[in-house]
Amino acid sequence: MNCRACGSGSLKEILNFGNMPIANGFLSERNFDKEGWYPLRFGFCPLCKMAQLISPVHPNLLFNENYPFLTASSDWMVSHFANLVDEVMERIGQPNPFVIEIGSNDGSLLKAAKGKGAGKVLGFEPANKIGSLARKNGINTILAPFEYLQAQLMIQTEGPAHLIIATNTLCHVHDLNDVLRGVKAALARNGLFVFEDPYLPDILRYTTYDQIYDEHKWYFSVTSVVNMLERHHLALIDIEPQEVHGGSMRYYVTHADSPISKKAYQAYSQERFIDLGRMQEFAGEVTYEIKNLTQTLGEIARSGRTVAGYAATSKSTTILNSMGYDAARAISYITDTTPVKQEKFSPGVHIPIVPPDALLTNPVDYVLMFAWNHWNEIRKKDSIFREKRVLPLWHTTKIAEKYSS
Ligand code: DWN
Ligand code: ZN
Repeated sequence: MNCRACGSGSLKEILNFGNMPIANGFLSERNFDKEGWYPLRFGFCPLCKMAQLISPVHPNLLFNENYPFLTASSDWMVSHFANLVDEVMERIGQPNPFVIEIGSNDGSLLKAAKGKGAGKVLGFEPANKIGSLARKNGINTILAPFEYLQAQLMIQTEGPAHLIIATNTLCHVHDLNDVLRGVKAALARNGLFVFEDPYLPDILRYTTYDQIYDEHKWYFSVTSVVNMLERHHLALIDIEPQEVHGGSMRYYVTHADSPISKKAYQAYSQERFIDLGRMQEFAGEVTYEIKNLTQTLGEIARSGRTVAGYAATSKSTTILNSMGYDAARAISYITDTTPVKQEKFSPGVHIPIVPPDALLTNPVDYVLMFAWNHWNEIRKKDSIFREKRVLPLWHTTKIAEKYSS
């Protein structure tokens, strides 16, 4: 099989989840029989070390007018973006820079950049409804994906960008090489390209297999990023590990052959353990965790106790549809704060999504924590957990250990 990053014929299948519904395809009852199912296969290229989806579904099926995710749904993420903007604007030291964001969502980050003195901002957002929301909030947004062609057109009218930012976006793009060609074309001579995405070594460390779903085409490490940038005559100059999304890495990239920082070099050297053997070990751990969760939910249901899901995340679609159907159906409902998800049903197993106050009006014994990446924020703000009125259940042993302190 061909690696979609380096083009070699070395790509190996690591995990096959079978057919899955669209991860963010929350649906009404009348659409149950129209739901589509698509193969979800996770692969690894031992040559360029890029972990990736094999034959991903077409992006039009994913990022359309129904796409329900809003950056502003988490206070923690909003403050994370504000900190990122502070840090990178200081790093480039350019007065009134032109800032581009790839995958600008509701415009939260570019709004912060404007507040910090950006001379001009421009977002690229293919999900129409969300991009229009950003426009309404005064953020200049092109309602299309950032592609090489778009980048070439854009620099003719707007000029090159001093700063290009992509947070948790490159892992979503279908044609990674095309986007990097666009970055190369749109970045000013002394410009900085900063991107951050979930970090493969953290996915391996915590067995967070629920990060694997149709939208996440790429699972980066410092090594695969260095290899990918080299092919586009771009250079990784620094990195900064991040807590978000269960462990992410921020990468700092320039045109020139600037020297790599000591920190980035160390991370690169420490990643030698990522090979086919380690990826196959991960596959074994995932299979174990799926079985374990299926059993736990089965036992809870048999004993007459009740479970709800907390947050209808995209990740929950992988968890719910990879375990046994009966075990998944042991979950009475899933709470979520996003209005467009409420009164719909979860993809595939069709569990009702309800507003969070259901946990008070229709109490349960356990909640399966699907937004574990927001757990530190949730456990402080939600009285259900503060007062220990309900026990969180975890989908992997290692996530349980990480958050049980
Ligand atoms: O990578 C992606 C991330 C950033 O967002 C996308 N592919 C799609 C989406 O993934 P996700 O759905 O797994 O994201 P989150 O940020 O883990 O989930 C947020 C969901 O949780 C939203 O639906 C809102 C909900 N939520 C909630 O109900 N109560 C979130 C918080 C913080 C809460 O307290
Ligand atoms: Zn490759």
